[in-house]
Amino acid sequence: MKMTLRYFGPTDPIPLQHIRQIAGVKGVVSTLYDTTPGEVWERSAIRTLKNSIEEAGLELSGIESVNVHDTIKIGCPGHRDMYIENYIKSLEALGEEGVQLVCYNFMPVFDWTRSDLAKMREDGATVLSYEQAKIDAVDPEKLFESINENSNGLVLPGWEPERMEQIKQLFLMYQGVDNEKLFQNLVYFLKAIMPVCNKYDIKMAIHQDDPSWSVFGLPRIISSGDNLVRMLEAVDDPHNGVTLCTGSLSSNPNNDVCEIIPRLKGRIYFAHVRNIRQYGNGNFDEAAHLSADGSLDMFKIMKTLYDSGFDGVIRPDHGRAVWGEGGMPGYGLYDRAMGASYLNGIWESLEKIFPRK
Ligand code: DNO
Repeated sequence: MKMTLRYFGPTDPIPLQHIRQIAGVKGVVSTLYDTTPGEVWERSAIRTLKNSIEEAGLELSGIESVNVHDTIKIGCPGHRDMYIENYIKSLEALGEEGVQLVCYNFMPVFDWTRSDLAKMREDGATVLSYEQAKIDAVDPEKLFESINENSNGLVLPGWEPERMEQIKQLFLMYQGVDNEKLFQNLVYFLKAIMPVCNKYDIKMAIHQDDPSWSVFGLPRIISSGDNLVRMLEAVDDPHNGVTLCTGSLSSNPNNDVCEIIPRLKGRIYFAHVRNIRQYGNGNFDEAAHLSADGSLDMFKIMKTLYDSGFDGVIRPDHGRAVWGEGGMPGYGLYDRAMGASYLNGIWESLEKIFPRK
């Protein structure tokens, strides 16, 4: 298992040197922040990112994310093949630079969705939160605006302001794309990229939909154990794998992460491990990583991962904003550092109590 943190590139308010000081964190996952989805990645840009991380004594453990252009998700004839070609070229560049883990998602229009980026808790910390009634009441374009206005001046991953312009048009383009069509478009995409992944031994790791249900009437297909298994079986190649996101999956209390892990055929290559407080009826708050702070049994989740033979890249996920830290909602240093240490502690106990043969 390799413990990492997410790093937002040269403009990240958290310097790599601080990340390095978290004992047990070996690397970071990052991306090229000055590219837009669909653009071909240059080897030189990847190398620059990699070098800057290595100079700080860390490694680039994977890419989060190489985003998939919406025409691929929609299945626009002609356009999607061109964007798939571009994606393959980016994977080639990554492979040439020795990167072998790529996280991506297949959520239409929006990446993760929340109704509040700084909900005040009883302990004075703030967290990201989701309230279904608030989402139902909001115009998607306004949500885009409010996320950007409330992100402390930082660009949140998946909510790049330049995408705001396209929102209305994208909604129109998704008309007629139901879950089944979206799934077939994912399969088409995966089949096309498997040869380059095989050539460079790149593991593709799909992130779950967050939350695990349809928002704004858009289709969602990576939201349960059954559809993860279906996706793995549809393209039965070891390079077609999963980013297990405990928080996203558990947004739906019917998803039992510990029941799902053993069903994923050993193809979890990346894990985002965080806790949430489930309130039922579609509402949840994010929480500290500690089991006692939320609804999830983090020890059981880590043990199930351990027992499944997991040996991939892992990271703590969104943290609370604590000790007066501003910065990017969910991605401050302090609570993620506490999360990494806590998860490392659980893992050390597992290794000592249940040594692997
Ligand atoms: C949110 C993240 C997501 C994730 C993408 C993967 O904080 O977990 O933005 O990186 O969905 O493509």
